[in-house]
Amino acid sequence: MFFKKTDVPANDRVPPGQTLTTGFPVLHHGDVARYKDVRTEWNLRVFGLVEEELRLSYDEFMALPRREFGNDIHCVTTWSKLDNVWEGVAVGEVIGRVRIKPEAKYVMLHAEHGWTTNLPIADFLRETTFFGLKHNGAELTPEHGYPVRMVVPHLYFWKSAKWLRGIEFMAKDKPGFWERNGYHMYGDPWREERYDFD
Ligand SMILES: Nc1nc2c(c(=O)[nH]1)N[C@H]1C(S)=C(S)[C@@H](COP(=O)(O)O)O[C@H]1N2
Ligand SMILES: [Mo]
Repeated sequence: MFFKKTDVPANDRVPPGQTLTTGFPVLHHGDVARYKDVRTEWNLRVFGLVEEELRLSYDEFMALPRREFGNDIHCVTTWSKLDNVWEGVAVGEVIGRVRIKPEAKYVMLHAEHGWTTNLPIADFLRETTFFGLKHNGAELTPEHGYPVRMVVPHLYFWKSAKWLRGIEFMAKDKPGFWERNGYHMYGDPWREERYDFD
């Protein structure tokens, strides 16, 4: 039998325990990264289980092809924000320049000030994961991760590292900053994988 939907229920897009917001809350541990001269102070290092390390300068990264991405984001602190429009660089644009060793199974994202977060390589390589540069038409503000943040929309938003500086390929899973402090190793919002306290 058919259920005729008169409206698109937001619930199909809002994971359990989440509440919608139209704002864009700012959440992080520590200080906002600020650059005096981003062109000389920022670069992106790809290292770990790769045949040859790669370091992209700011200018090299900004010259990569970009496209639009649309998604919903879900923060573990229970806010969700639907219909985000981003300008970003597909993961493949960067990863196509390195040879990942077959034993690489996990990724550690490294951000400014030593902040980290971990995820399985398959989640990093998903078509929906990308390097975010603009959000809803505007360049990322320093508070939201300027110049480049990771965006991993299918996991809780803490996996979306702001002020991204490094991508490390690893054989084994290792907890990043929040994961060491009790957050879930994977963080699927649809399964409410929030915290992992024993
Ligand atoms: N470098 C860095 N990235 C980070 C964090 C952080 O503390 N440091 N916090 C994460 C958390 S918990 C969330 S919810 C989102 C918040 O992103 P926003 O401030 O753009 O909303 O950033 C994530 N990325
Ligand atoms: Mo968060």
